[in-house]
Amino acid sequence: MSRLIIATRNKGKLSEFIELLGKWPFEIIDISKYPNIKICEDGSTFEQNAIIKAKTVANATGFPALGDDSGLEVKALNGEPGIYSARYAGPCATDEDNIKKLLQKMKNVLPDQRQARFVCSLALAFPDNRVYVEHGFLEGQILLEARGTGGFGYDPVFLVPSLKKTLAEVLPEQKNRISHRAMAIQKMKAHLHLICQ
Ligand code: ITT
Repeated sequence: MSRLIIATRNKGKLSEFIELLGKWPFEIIDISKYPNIKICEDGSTFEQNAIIKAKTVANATGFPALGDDSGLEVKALNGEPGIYSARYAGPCATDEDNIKKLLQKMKNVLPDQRQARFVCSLALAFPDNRVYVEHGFLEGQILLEARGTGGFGYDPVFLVPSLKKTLAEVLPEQKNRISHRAMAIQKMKAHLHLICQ
């Protein structure tokens, strides 16, 4: 069977990809099987970083690889934390540290000015250097405090207005119907069949 390597070390992203890609006729391989691969994520956009992740892993393994670079853009913070979402509160920051920093920076932002969006750039790279890139977005608002225990990253403070719930309060399958990652995968379906050829 054909293989796709998921070029992420983020467990939250990985479990979402396993759900989102489950029905495709290729084997999904976790990059933890390749502990020696070093990815130098030094791009200046989500797209550049997604391509770096996918190309590095496709070249190192000889299999197609999917890279995800994603994050939160907050309007009142001029797009912060953006590509620095994972390390917003420092290089070893936990999700809780990042949320704490975000809420602190937004403590004086009024309720009607707390718009934010999640962005996901996906790159599908092949060992022969073909690369396909797609993007997905999810609009929402940043709450004053965390709510819910599901998901990962900034999910507990990200309110989806149409659901009146945070992404940490919905079931994984519900997040996977609306998320920025789900939207990007939806578009990537136009290219995923190439993995099986
Ligand atoms: P990899 O590079 O190994 O994929 P990473 O966590 O470092 O893992 P990114 O550089 O793309 O990945 O940073 C993404 C960060 O953006 C992630 O750590 C979360 O803080 C946030 N994020 C992305 N998607 C999210 C989601 O669906 N829900 C909540 N937070 C998310």
